[in-house]
Amino acid sequence: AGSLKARVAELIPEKRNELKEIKTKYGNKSLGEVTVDMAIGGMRGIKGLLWDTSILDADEGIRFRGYTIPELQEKLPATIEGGEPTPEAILWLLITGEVPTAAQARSITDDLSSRATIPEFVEEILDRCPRDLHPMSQLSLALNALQRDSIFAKAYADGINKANYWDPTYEDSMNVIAKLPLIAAKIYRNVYKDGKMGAIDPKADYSQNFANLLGFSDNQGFTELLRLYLVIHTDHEGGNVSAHTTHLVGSALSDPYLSLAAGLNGLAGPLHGLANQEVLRWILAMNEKLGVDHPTREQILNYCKETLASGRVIPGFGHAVLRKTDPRYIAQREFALKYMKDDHLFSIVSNLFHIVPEVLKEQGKVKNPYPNVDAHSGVLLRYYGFVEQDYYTVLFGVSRAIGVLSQLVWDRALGLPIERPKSMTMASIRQMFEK
Ligand code: AMX
Repeated sequence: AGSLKARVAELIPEKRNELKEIKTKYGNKSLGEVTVDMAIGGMRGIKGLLWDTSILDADEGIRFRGYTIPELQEKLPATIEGGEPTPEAILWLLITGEVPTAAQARSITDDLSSRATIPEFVEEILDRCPRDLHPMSQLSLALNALQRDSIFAKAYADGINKANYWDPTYEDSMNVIAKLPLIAAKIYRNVYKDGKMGAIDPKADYSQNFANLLGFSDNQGFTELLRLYLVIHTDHEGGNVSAHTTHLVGSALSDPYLSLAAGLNGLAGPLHGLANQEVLRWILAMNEKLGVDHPTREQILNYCKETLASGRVIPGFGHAVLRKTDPRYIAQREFALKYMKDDHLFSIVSNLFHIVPEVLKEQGKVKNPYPNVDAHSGVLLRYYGFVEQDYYTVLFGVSRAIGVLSQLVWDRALGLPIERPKSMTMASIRQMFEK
């Protein structure tokens, strides 16, 4: 009673009615025109998905269930006085649309730690992975293996009624979110350390547990950063590759393990989540090339121009929807100003914040020259000694799970159908317009 699941059960009839009403009232209204350019250009700008947990405004950035990041920092319960909100709190918010009390957020912490175990065979699979198998591939592998225990898959095989799909989807989703720190930390410990890992501490919050498992138990700054990181990366409306993929695969009634694994395979692409690792690598390569720790404005400018001239993108800049600086970037910048303002890599990130947009504007084709979330995260992690760049996208994946699985619960609760847009051939496009 008073649990998140009970609250979801209460909200379902309301939400089902709301959807029905929207369909009745507006079902045949147009959301906009679809041009040939849109079909060819990655469906950019097509309003063709229902996604309730967050929405992105081109200028203002993301709102999670109506709240901006600064609003979340003010309203959501934190673990330490005046500290960052917790992923548990945003999970409650994303699923219910309601700001949780501290007790409700705590109930999520307890629920997640009670679910946090992984079967031995999954650990063994990870132990057998070669160290040079990318951490994201290992994460995906482990999720697919954990799928053996999917409650949804079993319920479906046993003939569950459609009306109840949401229940095992919820159970699987909470289990996945609970188990992710264990899997993620196991990967980290195997690839970069001695493979040994601590245990879940039921008194600690989700981020503290994750930090402990990674081997950062005494590093309070890192844990606080992890809370911020895990909150801001959760969700970025429905059309980005990881969210859309999770939703698409889930629409075939593939269970949450399979759906999320698919989404995370998309997150592992360099134009999406992998930019997380690329930014720091690119900055360090600049320093190495120049043989300095404090490159001048001129040197940074030239390095950016060289990157562009060699036909590569400047990682961490640009966005398909955003047209201003990403508020997730700003939140991280503020964190840096508070805790590491004299760090030399932070000062490079600050310089890039001013220099890169000039270079990209001058080049003239980029629609958004400003930094996105990935332009900042690497230097923050590195500051606390978390230096293994190739691993960074795994942290992104742990966070992204919280957003996309919250929506997946609603996909099943609302009975959203299998996704199946229409495709065109070049010939069929010609035929339409060349009669
Ligand atoms: N550096 C150089 N060129 C860039 C650029 C950048 N940071 N961002 C966009 N461009 C180029 C595009 O490659 C494209 O070139 P083309 O016409 O020769 O193909 C042109 O500018 C127009 O692209 P756009 O409409 O502005 O961007 P998009 O919607 O097609 O792509 C994105 C968006 C994020 C993939 C792109 O900005 C990019 O590649 N950025 C760098 C990688 C990155 O930071 N990704 C992370 C995004 C956030 C996330 O998902 N985690």
